[in-house]
Amino acid sequence: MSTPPSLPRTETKEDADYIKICEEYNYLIETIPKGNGWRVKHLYNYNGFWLNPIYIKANLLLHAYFKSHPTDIFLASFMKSGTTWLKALMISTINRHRYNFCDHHLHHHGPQTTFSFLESELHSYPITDFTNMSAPRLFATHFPRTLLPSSVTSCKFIYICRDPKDVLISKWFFMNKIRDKDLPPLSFAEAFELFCKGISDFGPFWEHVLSYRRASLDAPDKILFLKYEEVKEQPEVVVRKLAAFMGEPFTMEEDEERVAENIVNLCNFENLSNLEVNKKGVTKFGKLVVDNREFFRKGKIGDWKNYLTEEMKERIDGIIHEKLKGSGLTFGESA
Ligand code: PAP
Repeated sequence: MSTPPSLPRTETKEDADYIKICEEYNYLIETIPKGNGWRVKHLYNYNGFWLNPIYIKANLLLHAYFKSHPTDIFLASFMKSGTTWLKALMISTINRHRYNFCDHHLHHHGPQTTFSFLESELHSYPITDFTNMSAPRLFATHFPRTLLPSSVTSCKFIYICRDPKDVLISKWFFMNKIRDKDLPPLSFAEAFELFCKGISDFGPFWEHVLSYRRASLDAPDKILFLKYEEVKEQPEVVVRKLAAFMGEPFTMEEDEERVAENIVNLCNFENLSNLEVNKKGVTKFGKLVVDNREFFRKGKIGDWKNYLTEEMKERIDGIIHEKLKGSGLTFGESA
């Protein structure tokens, strides 16, 4: 497998195709509904999901240019659901024969840099060429399942979700850190209202979760559906699931060497957040540069209790209960 270096860009299509996509994008931005944004001024409702405009363009490019391969492995998530942690767990599980735990790749590279993030790779011409990445290619995405090209049904997906109340708090802190400098800070009251209305990057939250939930019920061998809370509770069990799902379960020798336990310890919040690379390093997402430390805030379950009133909690729980009814999926105390 390969970690994503600066990927080459290839001119496989005529410029005219790209120009057409830009025209379509400009038309969409002028015509589709918009709402207040969290990082940028506006989010746009594209096929039922609220997206930062640059990701609408990325989605058009994805459909036009991206060729999936059956060996591809995707990590999909709603923002702030545990992506950084899962990236670390997946990369160290899949590369357990390649790196040793004393001097590991993750000691020097922020977990966010270890996957190709589709949304920020696809933004301009020439289009990023993923063909030279060695198998399995690892991609991360926040796009809901229904916004991905149908060809990805042959690929494996790991989906991580989290109690939406913790997602809201985590996201509010994070977005204010990276919010456009010419915008005033986003108040918590506004963030709460937006989240409840579903106006949240890649949201509504519940539609995102349901898009992968339905797909995982249709093809459980292709989508491993995880919750942040279960990773917290039983990290080693999850690492074993990851290894088996990605095609290489742990052997008896590896069990004797406590490899799964080493992976869990390497990737735990305390360890990762105290590494120099995660205290001082940065990760680039297209033009956006984010301090790695912003991906490590508290790493706890239930921090929402410090911010939500009882009334706010009841409102979110009520919305989620109603929207997820019949899906078999629950969050929070009732999970
Ligand atoms: P992203 O959507 O920007 O990629 P993502 O990694 O999904 O962010 O979520 C960040 C959350 O995961 C943060 O939660 P918090 O704000 O409630 O603290 C972050 O602290 C948490 N996190 C990051 N790494 C770990 C880890 N190793 N273990 C547990 N939680 C973690």
